[in-house]
Amino acid sequence: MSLKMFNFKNSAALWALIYFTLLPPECTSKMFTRCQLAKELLRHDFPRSYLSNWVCLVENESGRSTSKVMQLSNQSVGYGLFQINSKNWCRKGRKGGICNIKCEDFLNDEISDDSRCAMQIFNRHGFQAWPGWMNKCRGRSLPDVSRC
Ligand SMILES: [Ca+2]
Repeated sequence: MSLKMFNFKNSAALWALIYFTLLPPECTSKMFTRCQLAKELLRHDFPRSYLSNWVCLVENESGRSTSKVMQLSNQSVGYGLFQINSKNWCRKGRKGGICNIKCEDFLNDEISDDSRCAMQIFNRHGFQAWPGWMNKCRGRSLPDVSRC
C-alpha cells in the first residue's frame, strides 16, 4: 500500500514537471535574479533613486518570484512579484479592483501590468503599503543594485 502511494506521488510529480515544461512561454512564471529584477524595474519606469527600495520590497514580498500566491489572514490573497492584494487592488477571476485587473494576471512573467498597479499603490500609500518593506527594508541597509 505504502509503496503504491509512493509510486503515485512520483508519477504525479513527473506529470507536473512535464506540464510546466511544456507550458507556452507567456504562461510561465519567472524567478528573477537581483540584477535581472533591477533592470526589469528600470525598463518599466521605476525611478533609479528608489530602485534599491523596490528591489528590497520585491525580495521580501515574493522572493522575486512572479508566481507567488499567498493566502492572507483577512481572507484576501497576495499575487505575484509585488504581492498585490485581492482585497482592494484586483479581482479574482475577472477584471476589477482599483487597478481594474484580474489578480491572476499578476502571476505571469510579463510585469507591465504588475508595475502599473504597484505604482498606483505607491502613489496612494507609499512603500508603507507593503509589510515586506515595513518589516525588512525601512531604515535598513538596502540591496546594492548600482552596478546592475
Ligand atoms: Ca503580469
